[in-house]
Amino acid sequence: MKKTRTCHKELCKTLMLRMMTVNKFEETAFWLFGQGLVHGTMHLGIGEEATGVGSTAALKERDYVLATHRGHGQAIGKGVDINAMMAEILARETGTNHGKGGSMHICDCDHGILGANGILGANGPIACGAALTIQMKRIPDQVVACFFGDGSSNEGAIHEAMNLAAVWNLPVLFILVNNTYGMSTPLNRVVHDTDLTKRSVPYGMKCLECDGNDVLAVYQTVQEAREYAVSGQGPVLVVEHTYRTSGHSKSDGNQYRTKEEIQYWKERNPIIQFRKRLLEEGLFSQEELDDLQREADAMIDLAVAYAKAQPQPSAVNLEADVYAE
Ligand SMILES: Cc1ncc(C[n+]2csc(CCOP(=O)(O)OP(=O)(O)O)c2C)c(N)n1
Ligand SMILES: [Mg+2]
Repeated sequence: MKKTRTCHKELCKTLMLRMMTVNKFEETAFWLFGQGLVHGTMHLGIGEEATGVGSTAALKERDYVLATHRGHGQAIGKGVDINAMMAEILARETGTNHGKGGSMHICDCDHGILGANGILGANGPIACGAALTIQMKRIPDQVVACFFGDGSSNEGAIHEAMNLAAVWNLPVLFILVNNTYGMSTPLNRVVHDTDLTKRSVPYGMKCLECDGNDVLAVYQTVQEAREYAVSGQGPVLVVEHTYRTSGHSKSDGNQYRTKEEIQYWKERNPIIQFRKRLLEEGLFSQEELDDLQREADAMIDLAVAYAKAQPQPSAVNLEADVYAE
């Protein structure tokens, strides 16, 4: 894996603030869930903040994203309004999906989020459809990023999508967030060869990989993948290696891994690592970083206050937004 270049202060600030915001959003959603204020389940990506934030920062505003069930970071990174996201988590009328989707279905076409998906791998064919539109309309400089996990990399739909994208030369970035677990099952129990970069080989697809806990590495790798795809050379598989220190979902008892393993990764948390790097390189002072944390905390506090004040969905709108009109 390549060494990263140091970036401009402004970009580092954006990446750091977004990671802190995603983290605070998820810690707060966890707390709200504990208060009984969130319906359904929820998948948090604590420890994986660099993947969603770094990847989406390398995209342009006009690019599309197909997110996963663990997609808060992907959505916030792409610019979805945090107030509307929090309102969606709390099932309010003014949420991104008018309170009908919840955490797993955040959708915001204005910001290129064509939807998060609770069905593993189902976003692959949708990504191909969006990329085919780009290709047929000859839209320059636009790509589709399709996120999926290591577990989902075994789904037939993902392989059909990768094959189709390769054979039709579609501008899709298949972003594989490898946290080495599918629910409670470690990767090495479901695949014989755990080198997921090889998933690109049968499709003759370019593949790049990076340390998914290093936000600059993620950013620079996806940037390289994007340049390749928009130059008309076809799709790219990007494998980002990371770890979720939070449980799989709200019903996770963490029985399948040791406290020591979780602790090892907590110490490699992407926010802590980036903070250390920025201080070591003298790009930021402790005080500046603390200010960024305060800014993220305040944004999320405001989002919670906003969401709680919003109306519940009305039964009158029950059937609205179900079918295209
Ligand atoms: C088609 C399908 N099969 C099974 C599930 C149940 N399920 C939800 S998340 C998950 C694990 C997914 O693992 P991975 O793709 O690695 O993503 P991660 O949860 O690690 O982010 C499973 C099996 C599902 N949602 N969809
Ligand atoms: Mg996984």
